[in-house]
Amino acid sequence: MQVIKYVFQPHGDDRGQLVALEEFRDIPFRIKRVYYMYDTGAGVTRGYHAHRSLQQILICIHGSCKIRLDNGKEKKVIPLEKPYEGLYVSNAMWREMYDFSPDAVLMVLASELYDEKDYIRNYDEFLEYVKNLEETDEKGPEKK
Ligand code: T46
Repeated sequence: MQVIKYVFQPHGDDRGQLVALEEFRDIPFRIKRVYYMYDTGAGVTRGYHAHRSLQQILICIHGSCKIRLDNGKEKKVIPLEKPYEGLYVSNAMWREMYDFSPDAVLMVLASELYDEKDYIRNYDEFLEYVKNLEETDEKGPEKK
């Protein structure tokens, strides 16, 4: 499983650091939504779902946390601990966010507006969804 982590360019000077993110230049999609989570309790795990279409970039802009990605075949844990690093999370990818430091702020840039219908919240349903995607890919486009 390929993990795509972006390292953004900090514009540092003697005043400190600044990171600017532009759609299609630094972020590979049109940014339709930004949200962030903070004050995540100790021992809490969030997520436990995948998306049908949504693509996202996760940036822990303060503190640290870990992201577990699962494509239905393989799982990987990616620590996020730098405000200039962004983890790309594609559609059809189960995600869990955990091990938040008390000061963690996890910001997410999203390719779509919020839509509950895009969520797959049942793990067995996710595995079935991924299997069907693979079968469709193997068959190729349907001939008429
Ligand atoms: C994801 C991970 C990384 C909204 O009203 N609008 C929004 O844009 C979002 C993201 C959430 N909400 C509401 C829905 C729930 O009542 O905020 C509440 C918490 O959302 P949720 O339980 O989905 O949060 P997480 O941390 O489990 O997942 C979120 C995103 O929902 C999800 O897309 O990939 O962060």
